[in-house]
Amino acid sequence: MSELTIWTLDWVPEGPRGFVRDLRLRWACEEAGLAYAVRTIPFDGRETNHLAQQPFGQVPFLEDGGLEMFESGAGLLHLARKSDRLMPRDPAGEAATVQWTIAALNSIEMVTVPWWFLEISGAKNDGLTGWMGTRLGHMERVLGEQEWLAAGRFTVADLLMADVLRVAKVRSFGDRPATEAYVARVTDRPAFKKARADQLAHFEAADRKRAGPRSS
Ligand SMILES: N[C@@H](CCC(=O)N[C@@H](CS)C(=O)NCC(=O)O)C(=O)O
Repeated sequence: MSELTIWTLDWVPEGPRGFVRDLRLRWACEEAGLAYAVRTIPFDGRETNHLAQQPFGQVPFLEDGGLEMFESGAGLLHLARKSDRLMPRDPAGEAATVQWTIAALNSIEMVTVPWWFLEISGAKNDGLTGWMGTRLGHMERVLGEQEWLAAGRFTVADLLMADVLRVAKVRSFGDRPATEAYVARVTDRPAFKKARADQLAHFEAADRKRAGPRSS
């Protein structure tokens, strides 16, 4: 039996499907060839029904034997320590991978998520647009100069950066050909496709379960 368990929600509405962050952990396990199980907590009551595992009432969280951890980025770095397919073992390669993993979260996603939220909320003047342009402009320059973020090859940093950048609204922000090519290249990986397909199947099965026996 697998020691690794990825916890996610038992169901979500259509909108976030294919983007729920358990996908990051599924994808990393697929890249690394690590066996894992997926278990769920109920969508209804999620604000408070698993605070002991995730203090913000969110998913994912990861179980590895007796160890539990929340935050997708922390889970990814944990998995990366298990496989050099996700993070090289040499000090320079490891440092670069950690650095870009944190950058994906703390320099890019910290802008893209609040910007996206204001956009879908219909804010008339999204005050974060200038900041988005600056940050995504810097990423465009970096990705125009190098194929991968760290160590000259795919690492968990690319997995995370591509996952942050592949959101449709973010993708269509400005003309950024190097970023677009990067997102397309990284999400063309079989491990991503499997993780995404598995997540979609998971929520489709939940739809059928919710609809009851008459739906089959
Ligand atoms: N910083 C957290 C963010 C987690 C997060 O935003 N989770 C979303 C799903 S992708 C969630 O649980 N949303 C449900 C909610 O907030 O009620 C991480 O990376 O793990």
